[in-house]
Amino acid sequence: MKKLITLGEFIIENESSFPYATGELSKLLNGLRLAGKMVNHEVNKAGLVDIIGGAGEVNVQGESQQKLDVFANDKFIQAIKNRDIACGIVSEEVEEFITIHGSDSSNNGKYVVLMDPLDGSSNIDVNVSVGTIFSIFRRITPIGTPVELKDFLQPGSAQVAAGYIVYGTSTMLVYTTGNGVNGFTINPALGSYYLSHPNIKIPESGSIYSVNLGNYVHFPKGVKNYVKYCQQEEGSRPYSLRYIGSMVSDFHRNMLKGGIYMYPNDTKNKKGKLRLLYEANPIAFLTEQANGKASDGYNRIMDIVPSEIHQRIPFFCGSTKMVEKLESFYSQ
Ligand code: AHM
Ligand code: MG
Repeated sequence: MKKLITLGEFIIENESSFPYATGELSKLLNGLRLAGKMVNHEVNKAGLVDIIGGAGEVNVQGESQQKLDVFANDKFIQAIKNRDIACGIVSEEVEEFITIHGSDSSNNGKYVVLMDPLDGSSNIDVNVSVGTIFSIFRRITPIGTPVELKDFLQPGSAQVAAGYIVYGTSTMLVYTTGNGVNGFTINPALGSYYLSHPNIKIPESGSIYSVNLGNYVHFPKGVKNYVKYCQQEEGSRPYSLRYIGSMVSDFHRNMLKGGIYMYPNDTKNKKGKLRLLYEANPIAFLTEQANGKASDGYNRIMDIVPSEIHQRIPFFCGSTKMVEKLESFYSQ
């Protein structure tokens, strides 16, 4: 039998490979790991208890919020605050950034965390996988001073860690600290995450494309032409279309099998739908760490300097050759 490595052991063993290792990032990751377990437990019960459905609130993007979004948001915020390591949080569910005051009411945390606590949440009440996405930066402002907007508006290339939890047929936490991508699966009997997918690499090319084709008529010309290319019969094409509607799940599958995920801008969503800071950036970091490519159609996602915390961006990521092909159609 293979030696089992838990996520907790893995985080500690790999701490020294992290350039600024002081153990604090490990503690923060441990907080996220714990909140992930709590959300997993709740998501698993979604069909059983009366927790699904709208919570009667509307989030900052004007979308109706469901109870599990609120639950996940609260649990992750609490888990991050409890560790006394981060000085601020941006969440998809909260309009302004959150300042964290430590136990002595200081603002001494070294890191900021940006997250989408429950991505794809419209899938919950139909028992389809959802996920949590997180991105971690070192703050720019001096420790001890109040956290500022500029601490959150850093380009993705400055991320020190990023990851997601996919609440699927199995629940997995997949993360990177800039040293490759590793995936851990929860053993539900023991409640622990075990290393199940070490050193994940995205195949250089693939045969899956993931996009909401219902929006086809609204797509830019370059995307329409790339979709036609995917559908043509030649070589390994036509490619299979797979679209779950939860980016974490679509990305997770494509990362393991090879493929491209696309959420373009269109005539309805002129800037795209996905959020740069807590959806595109962390997935782009994971993509690159797994040898893939993430782009807005023209530019590397992680080079984009954000101007607002809930900024939207067209997003294409996955197998390098497929994303390059998409970009070549874009530039025509
Ligand atoms: P959300 O953060 O409101 O859940 O939106 C993000 C989700 C992605 O996970 C998913 O890929 C996409 O929105 C689906 O959108 P659409 O239904 O427009 O295809
Ligand atoms: Mg989301």
